[in-house]
Amino acid sequence: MHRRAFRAAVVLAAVCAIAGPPAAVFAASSGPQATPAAGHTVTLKNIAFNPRKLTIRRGETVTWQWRDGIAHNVTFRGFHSRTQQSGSYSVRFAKRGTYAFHCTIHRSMTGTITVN
Ligand SMILES: [Cu+2]
Repeated sequence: MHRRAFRAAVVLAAVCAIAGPPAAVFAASSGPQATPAAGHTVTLKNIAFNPRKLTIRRGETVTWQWRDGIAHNVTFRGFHSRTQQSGSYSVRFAKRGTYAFHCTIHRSMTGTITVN
């Protein structure tokens, strides 16, 4: 990602903290208190998302789990987790589509959720 695009992503992250999640998302929770929902799990470890690409069905929930001991975030276009070192973040995807995400701190951390 170019430096300019990276800055734009940081600004977007700040903006969506105010705007909140889009209609595509039913429920999002964040932080150590969040209960991991039954469904799909993406682990944040070794400065990577694992798996990087995940295909789910409409209405299913994906939970990201922090296992790296360093700060990361999960940032989509329009909604995102907090930057945190542990805990989890869950999103229920109510609409079909391809949802790219990344960590704004580590440019190599990218992934995609495909909702069928
Ligand atoms: Cu990161």
